[in-house]
Amino acid sequence: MTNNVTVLKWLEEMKALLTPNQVMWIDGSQEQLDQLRAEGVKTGEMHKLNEEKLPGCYLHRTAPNDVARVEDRTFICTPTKEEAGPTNNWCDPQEMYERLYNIARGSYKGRTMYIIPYSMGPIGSPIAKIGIEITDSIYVVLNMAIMTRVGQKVLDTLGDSTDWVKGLHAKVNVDPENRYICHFPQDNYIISVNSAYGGNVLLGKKCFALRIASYQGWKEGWMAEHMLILGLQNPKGEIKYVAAAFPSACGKTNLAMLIPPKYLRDKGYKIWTVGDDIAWMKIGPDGRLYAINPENGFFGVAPGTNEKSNFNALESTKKNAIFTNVALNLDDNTVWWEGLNDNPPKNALNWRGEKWDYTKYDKANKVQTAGAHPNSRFTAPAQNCPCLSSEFDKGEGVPISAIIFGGRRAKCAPLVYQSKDWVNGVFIGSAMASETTAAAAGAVGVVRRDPMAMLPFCGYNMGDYFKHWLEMGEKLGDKAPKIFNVNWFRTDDDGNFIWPGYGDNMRVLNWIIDRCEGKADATLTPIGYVPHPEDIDLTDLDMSIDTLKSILEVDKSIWQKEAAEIEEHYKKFGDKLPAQLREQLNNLIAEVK
Ligand code: GTP
Ligand code: SPV
Ligand code: MN
Repeated sequence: MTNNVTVLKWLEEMKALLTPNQVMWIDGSQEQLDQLRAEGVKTGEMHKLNEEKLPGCYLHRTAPNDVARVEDRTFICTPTKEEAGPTNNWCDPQEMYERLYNIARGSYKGRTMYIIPYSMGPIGSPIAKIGIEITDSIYVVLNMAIMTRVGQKVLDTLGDSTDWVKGLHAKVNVDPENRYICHFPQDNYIISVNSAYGGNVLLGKKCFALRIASYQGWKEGWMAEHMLILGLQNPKGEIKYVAAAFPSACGKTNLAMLIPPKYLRDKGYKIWTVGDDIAWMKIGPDGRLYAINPENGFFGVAPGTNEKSNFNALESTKKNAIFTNVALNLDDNTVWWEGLNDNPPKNALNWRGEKWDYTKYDKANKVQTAGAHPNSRFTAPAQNCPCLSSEFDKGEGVPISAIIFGGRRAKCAPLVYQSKDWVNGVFIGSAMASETTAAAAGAVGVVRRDPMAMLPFCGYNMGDYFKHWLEMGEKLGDKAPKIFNVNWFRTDDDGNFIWPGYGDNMRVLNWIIDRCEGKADATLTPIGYVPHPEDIDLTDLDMSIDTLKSILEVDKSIWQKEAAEIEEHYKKFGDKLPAQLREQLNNLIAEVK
């Protein structure tokens, strides 16, 4: 498959370490993938679903203790602790290599070593990069074949270059006590042991495209971000591109595939999806910021996805998809999850594969009682998406007009506001907070600071990461995208969401684009520019202007508390905190007094 000596040398080392029974190169051909699907069905790793209703689709269940990313077992292994910074777990690289090799040693015995050459980004794109993942899991191979571009063409493009990322995945015993997801940014190396779940093992995704790539971007002058990319088409047919960073399970896939309300569709508004989770952004020849989606599929949250909330995502899952940890309807051999529809299957298995009684469902205890795990997922080919952008495969990327930050904040942040300038936008991103979700193991619903939605994904010192953002702004100058913040999740006193969200978020996107084009006015508040309520179009919506005003409000007393919390959050970074951000915080404190 390749004569690249750096690749061949590493593979020889890995074979000697892991001692597989056999080795299989993934060439990307349909015949080979079909053979692996059949093999997966035979071993029970994959369950073939109803071929009429869900052609080419499979269900997979992970171990019940292995259902989400594990942030406390994720490490950045740099020569010094300071390089990993205060927000990452750190371990000395030599010590960690030794520990991981001891865990992985001999663990492929009796198994096949699959070698997956993959490209993050369209093969040959000037922004794309190449990785090679070895794994003993068919589930990983089949997912990587959807989520990335795999096969011979990748190796042909790599040639004898040394610019590629090594990824070793070993399931071992899926032992949570010895589970490690480790990154060695200086060595372009990722090692993941004792897991077989999504973001822990599809090493092209969070491990490479965010943790390793953020480090590469810092060194090479570009950005790897936890952002969706969408194109907003107006009635004149013009398309403006927007990138948005929300923490895990906070609405990126939904916003990326949004269907505008009917009155806007009728006028000719339309959203095109470029990406739903990750953006790699580089300054283009014209000085603007260009973004590609390094992925080739969607690894989306299943619960809550339905025809109304996200029609395009649901459509994307109807063929050649893999479902992880959803419920199985035994009557017709299809899948189900909470929020798909109001007809839970009567004869079904839950995400653990046990007989499931839907009448026992208890919202307060979803993990135990739900049919599908709250972090159950679908893996769907991007090409299935009805609103996939025609620019999806374009290597040069799309020019970004606006960057949006956002998260789940029940009370504090208004529906939308615009930063005063780039530096103030970096401040807003650096101070971002959100209530935690089921996408990572641990407590759900706790407010935590999650700068740029990158807290679990930044592969180096976050103080340096903030500085890199500021420097990118300096390079972009007046061509820099405008920066906004949104919050779909303000709640009333009964805990209900006030803003309808989903397709209606289009109303907010339109204001954002109007601001970029200088068409809408705004009110300057201590936190930035807030819309005039009448500029958010409420046509056909059952919402009063007073309710809208309530979610656009900037309450000084809440923001005083917020500023104090940001101060506490900033302390972690010590003298790595850029002075410009400290100055921004001082301004905020003074203005909300
Ligand atoms: P990751 O794949 O983990 O990075 O998640 P994501 O950011 O892509 O989140 P996703 O779009 O899958 O949404 C996660 C959850 O948020 C789902 O349960 C959605 O139903 C819900 N959600 C998405 N958009 C909205 C919205 O506008 N309003 C409300 N109330 N909920 C939303
Ligand atoms: C996230 O948690 O942000 C995801 C899912 O997109 S995973 O790939 O598991 O990280
Ligand atoms: Mn994500």
